[in-house]
Amino acid sequence: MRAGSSGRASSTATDFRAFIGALFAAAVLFAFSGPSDALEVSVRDDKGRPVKDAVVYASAKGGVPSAGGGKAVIDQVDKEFVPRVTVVRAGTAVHFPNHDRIRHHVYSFSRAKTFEIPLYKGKPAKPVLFDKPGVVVLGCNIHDWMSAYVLVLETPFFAVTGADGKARIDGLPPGEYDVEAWHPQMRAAPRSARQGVAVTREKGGAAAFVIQQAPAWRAWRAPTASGGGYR
Ligand SMILES: [Cu+2]
Repeated sequence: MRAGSSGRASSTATDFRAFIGALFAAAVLFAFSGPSDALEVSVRDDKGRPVKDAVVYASAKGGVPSAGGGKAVIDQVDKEFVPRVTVVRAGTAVHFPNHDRIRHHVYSFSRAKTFEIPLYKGKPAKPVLFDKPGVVVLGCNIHDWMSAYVLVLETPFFAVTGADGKARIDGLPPGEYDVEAWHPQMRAAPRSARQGVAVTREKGGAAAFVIQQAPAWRAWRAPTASGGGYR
């Protein structure tokens, strides 16, 4: 009787493993053979190195731009903005929490959004609305080296490249798109930074960019172990 019940238990376990195995196989099959709505984009510099933190985005040809709502967060940690590159749709409210124990003074003089949040700690009462497309350069009045970028777009289809220079934009309806790449250190937009790409249900789409980067300029950062004062 004991033997019987343990036999039944182990056959149930085997069934369960077989079931999980079949489920996994089905998931893999679906992932590789299902309809694709993704655009795979790679960004490299003129020496062939992958470019991290490039924004890639796709706009439907002849599509009508629309503003979206939504929220985004740009944190301040250890006297740096995190992340350094953010991409949002026009109409997005961006929160600027300060997780440092000292005060920061966030500002931008950019045409797409001019604002400042005077010296503060913690979470400001209100987010900042980014309502116009364009590049917004952020700084801190106290810490000159602190800088970050927000690219405000009309299209909802965008992604930021990782360390491998690759990004994947999901959820694109099949059709013709203008695909563009942008990076804070990109030299004046070369032709290669905009490409026409067809996205199909069978294959999705792909684009590859080569961009020229100017050397990154950063203000000197004061030593961290100051123990007091603003810096
Ligand atoms: Cu600061």
